[in-house]
Amino acid sequence: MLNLILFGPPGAGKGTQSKLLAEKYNLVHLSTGDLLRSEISNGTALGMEAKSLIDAGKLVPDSVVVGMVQNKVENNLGAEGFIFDGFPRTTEQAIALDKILGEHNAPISLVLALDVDEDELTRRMLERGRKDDTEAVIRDRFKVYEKETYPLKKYYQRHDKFSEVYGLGTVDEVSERLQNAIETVNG
Ligand code: B4P
Repeated sequence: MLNLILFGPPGAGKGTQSKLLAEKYNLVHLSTGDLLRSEISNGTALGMEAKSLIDAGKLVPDSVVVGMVQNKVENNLGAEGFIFDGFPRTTEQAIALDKILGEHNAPISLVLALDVDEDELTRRMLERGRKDDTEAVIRDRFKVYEKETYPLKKYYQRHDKFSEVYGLGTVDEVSERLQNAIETVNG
């Protein structure tokens, strides 16, 4: 199985690049952001809980996202692999993911970290214009990223399966860099 994590700050292009990689390598694209937005648009109880947190730039509780990921993995065990987009975002989520994948003997193949500076991230998100893309919310999301998510880099760097990829340039240029990094581990 080819199991990839796409890691990076808010607005780095994780969703954009995950779609392309999922298509190229025939992977199940598992975006916790998309799953949460779909719960919101379906008006579920989970969606109602998630909405106020997302709109404020905060993270949704670990137990909620871990449950969603576990369901999605277990419903797709025959897949050629997964691309985890925007997950894990906390150390607790990373530990839970190791446990879920360990139970199915399907470890992480590679963590790809998109490197984009804060000015460009802000520019991209303001242009994207989602409800959680106002300047004040973006600032809060950066703070949450620094505190909760950035430390995960160390968690994955220890395992020698971590590749930092320069995230500026066109979507195709970034995709090519990501594919080159994947080919080095995937033959
Ligand atoms: P996500 O949905 O994961 O979104 P994101 O980090 O904002 O964006 P992403 O990096 O995917 O960027 P995109 O491709 O859109 O998270 C949203 C919220 O959900 C979180 O704040 C949190 O509240 C919640 N959540 C999600 N997962 C969670 C978890 N695991 N635990 C707890 N809470 C969770 O790209 C951004 C823009 O840039 C787009 O407009 C795109 O078109 C553009 N772009 C992309 N590549 C470009 C390029 N090369 N050049 C120019 N523009 C580019």
